[in-house]
Amino acid sequence: MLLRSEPWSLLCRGRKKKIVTLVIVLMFLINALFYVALVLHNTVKKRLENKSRYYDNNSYLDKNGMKVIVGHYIGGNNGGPLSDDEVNANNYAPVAGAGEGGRPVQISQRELITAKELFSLHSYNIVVGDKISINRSLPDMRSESCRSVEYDINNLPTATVIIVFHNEAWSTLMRTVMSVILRSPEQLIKQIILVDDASERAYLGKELEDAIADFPKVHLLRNSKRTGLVGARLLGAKAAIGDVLVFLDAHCEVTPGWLEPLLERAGSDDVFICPHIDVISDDTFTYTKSIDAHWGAFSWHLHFRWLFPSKEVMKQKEEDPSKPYPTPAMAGGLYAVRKSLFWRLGSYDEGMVIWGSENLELSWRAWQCGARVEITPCSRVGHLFRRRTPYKYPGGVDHVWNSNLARAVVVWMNEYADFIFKFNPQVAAVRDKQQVGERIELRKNLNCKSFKWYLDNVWPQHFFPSDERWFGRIKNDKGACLAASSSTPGVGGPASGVSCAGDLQLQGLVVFTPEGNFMVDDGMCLERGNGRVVWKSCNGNSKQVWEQKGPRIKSDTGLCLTIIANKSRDGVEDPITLNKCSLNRGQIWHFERVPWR
Ligand code: LR7
Ligand code: MN
Repeated sequence: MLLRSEPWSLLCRGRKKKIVTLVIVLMFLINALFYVALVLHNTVKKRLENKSRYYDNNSYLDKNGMKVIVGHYIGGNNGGPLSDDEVNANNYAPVAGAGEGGRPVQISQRELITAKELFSLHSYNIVVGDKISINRSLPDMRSESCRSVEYDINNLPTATVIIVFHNEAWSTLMRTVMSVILRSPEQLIKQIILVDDASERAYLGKELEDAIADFPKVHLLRNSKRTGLVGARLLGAKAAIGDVLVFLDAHCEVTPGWLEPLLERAGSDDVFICPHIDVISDDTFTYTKSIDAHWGAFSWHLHFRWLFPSKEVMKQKEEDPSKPYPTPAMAGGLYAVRKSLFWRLGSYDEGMVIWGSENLELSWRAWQCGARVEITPCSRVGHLFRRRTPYKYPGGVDHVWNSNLARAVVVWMNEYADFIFKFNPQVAAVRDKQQVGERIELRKNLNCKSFKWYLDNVWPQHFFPSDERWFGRIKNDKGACLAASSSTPGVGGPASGVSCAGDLQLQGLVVFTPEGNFMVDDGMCLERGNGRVVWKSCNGNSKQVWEQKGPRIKSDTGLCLTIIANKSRDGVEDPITLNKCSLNRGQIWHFERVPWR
């Protein structure tokens, strides 16, 4: 009562002016608050949109900064309806300051339209790329501990940098070259060899030759016909006079101090050494650091993945963040290797055409034949990640991908080849067409170890089945199965009952290890969560340990894995939880073994 009458009594006392001011101030404050809330909402929304964009099949960082997918491309439209003039034009026109320091470049609404039209040419925003100087600055991306490492430049081996390209944008390619020139000690660079893999763009002709004419160490070789990146890299490697071959994709930017750690490690002659790969945005060309804790591996379908490294590697990284660490596989495009080791170990499989799988072949060959693959965190190189591949695949992208993969599988995977062929009939279909006699001979001559040895010793955290691991379908008595929910492949999330899969549908099958882990593709393990059971990156934690007790599955807390059938009687799409063990049919699980080879 008193409260309500207060303003009026104030008014009555003739303080009208004060009240009006108060109201105006209040209204202003409310407006301001509203505005801030709106801006916040928009930024968060934008962020979320941006994030979800990167969860697609060719993404780099997931929400844990991990499980990163590169590689399985769907093919571009090669310029689509663009005119010949547009396709062949070099529109490089640097704007002072644009993109300096690796910062994002914004463009106007009008330019955005052009950018969208031209996007399919390269699968990146070329309007932005053309605004950034080919000499743009980048900050020192190294950690403190890396900056304090000293190298004896006079005793490091020398480098031949090899950059292969097919229809790359002029500015992006030149920025790769210039970043090497600007940020490498002169005496360490013997040559920079550009290999043109039969590009068709006019600006990659004389215009490119003119651009490099002033740099005596930069050479341009041309592939007479399109072979793909393996053939092009081999052409470059044959012309190399440096001690170490350093391969880069044609849309990279190296940062200060990148070369020395690569050369120092490559000097030892038993290692393929990769830089830490950062991300250049395909939209704004922003240079972003990528997460420190990663190594390279691959999925059940042999798609390359960045995954969380082993505990031992994490421990080593903590103790000495500047030390190179092993990786089961390399991404493929960026690495250094002593020339002698490159040739001794069989360079590349020349039967691999255009794009794909040569990185796995190389990684397996290295490890199985007595060398190593490592990442040095002190060398930081940005790579422009594309979500689509912009070029043509003679014979079709599937054929190229499957053939290359089949070659690597036949030669290196032993009994695991049966696993791959069984679950990838498209790869199996081209298996017998591959002439791989020479590569098998090479494997024999080099006395290489088995794929099982590789998995057991280089990547014991792998999630493939094995003779020691149970593999198959786990079916609840109510009808649904325990498998990764299709909405969250590789990202994790709450576990639900799924429709049971056939014997040939990998996504419905599960590995059960002697250690008690239920594993699915991409290194996801079943984990006891808060209330709900979830799929999460395997980490060796006791929350991920399960015991098969008769027809029941018990967690480390003694509770039973249960399907709560709400939505459907069989429990499909219904939550999987932990409950007190009982006679509930939702706690009865049938293990149906499926042969994997
Ligand atoms: O027919 C071709 N001829 C070529 O010369 C096709 C491609 N190329 C060139 C191309 O211009 C580029 O410079 O080869 C290079 C690699 O091709 P991208 O950039 O299309 O490949 P990518 O970056 O999408 O894919 C990765 O996997 C490939 C598998 O074949 C290669 O190993 C790439 O080098 C590799 N890239 C990286 O490892 C960079 C970091 C990616 C990550 C993570
Ligand atoms: Mn690339």
